[in-house]
Amino acid sequence: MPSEVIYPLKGKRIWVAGHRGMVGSAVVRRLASEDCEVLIAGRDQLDLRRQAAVEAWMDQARPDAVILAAAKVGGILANDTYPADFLYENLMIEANIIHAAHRADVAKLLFLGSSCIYPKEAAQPILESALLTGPLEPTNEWYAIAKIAGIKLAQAYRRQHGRDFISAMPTNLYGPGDNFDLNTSHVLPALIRKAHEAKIAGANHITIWGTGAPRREFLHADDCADALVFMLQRYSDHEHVNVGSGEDITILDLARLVCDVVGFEGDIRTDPSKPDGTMRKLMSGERLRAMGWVPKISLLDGSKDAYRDWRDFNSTPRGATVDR
Ligand code: GFB
Repeated sequence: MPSEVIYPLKGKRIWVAGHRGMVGSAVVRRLASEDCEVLIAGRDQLDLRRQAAVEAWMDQARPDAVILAAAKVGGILANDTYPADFLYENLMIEANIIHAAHRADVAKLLFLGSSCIYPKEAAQPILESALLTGPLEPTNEWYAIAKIAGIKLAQAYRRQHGRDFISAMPTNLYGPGDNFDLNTSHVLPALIRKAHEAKIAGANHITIWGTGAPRREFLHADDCADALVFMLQRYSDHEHVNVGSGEDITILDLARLVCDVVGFEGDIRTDPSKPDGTMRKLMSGERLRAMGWVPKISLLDGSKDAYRDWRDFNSTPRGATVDR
């Protein structure tokens, strides 16, 4: 039995910050089946890095609740190459939105972090209590520090001002609307693109970064959105909550799975000159599971869905714009 609903969404005005991103757009799709009003603000309309603009928008829009899915995100190389962007932009976005939500008397706010907040050598599966118990993975410590600050901000407003601000820590996500740029993307969309382009070109191999030995836990964005809406309705406490699938896979096995989905039969080569990052970050999903939430989309089905999205993206007529 799922935990009881303590924050019903019926009739609520909910601002999804970051609605054009992969997670934000999945949350908007998920909220369409709830009897609530979804508020969005386009990038041309509101720069989330500007405090005055965020406060003005919040004062005018007056949401009842906020899902803070806006963030500067990227894969291992992007994180490692642009540390200032990842730290600065994420700090500004979350500080502006969380403080403005407090000023505007927002009743409920859900902040999204990431599994990279945990120490590099955390015991697996990683419990929520592992936060701040050891050094971070260096390739993404800038992003991780920003996300840890976001968790702490939500906790601080809860403690000092009694705000019902909560945090969710999703694992590595993938799905429709993902970034397929090979320099800045995460691994799953990168592998889809590499396998697809190799198949079309009749190439005999693809090359994956690192050794292929690291393990990652993947969750489809629609499952993540479902978990976030579940938490918004049913969770109210100080500690952040992990959101994952409960299973991990080596990058080499992931590459094999993606090649099967795409129908590429060539070899998979590794490039150890590229970073592996952390060797494993499987989170414990026990807490959310105990509240009654379980994921529904398998990695195989989800990868097929992500491959469809890449083909749609690729077949978009010239001149049309697609926001990633
Ligand atoms: O998805 P990814 O970039 O992010 O990489 P992280 C996961 C693993 O896949 C790493 C390997 O071991 C990569 O070396 N990999 C293999 C590849 N081939 C590729 C490829 O073509 N592209 C990419 N991108 N990876 C990110 C963090 O870490 O995870 C963020 O940097 C965030 O801060 C996010 O937390 C969820 O899992 O290593």
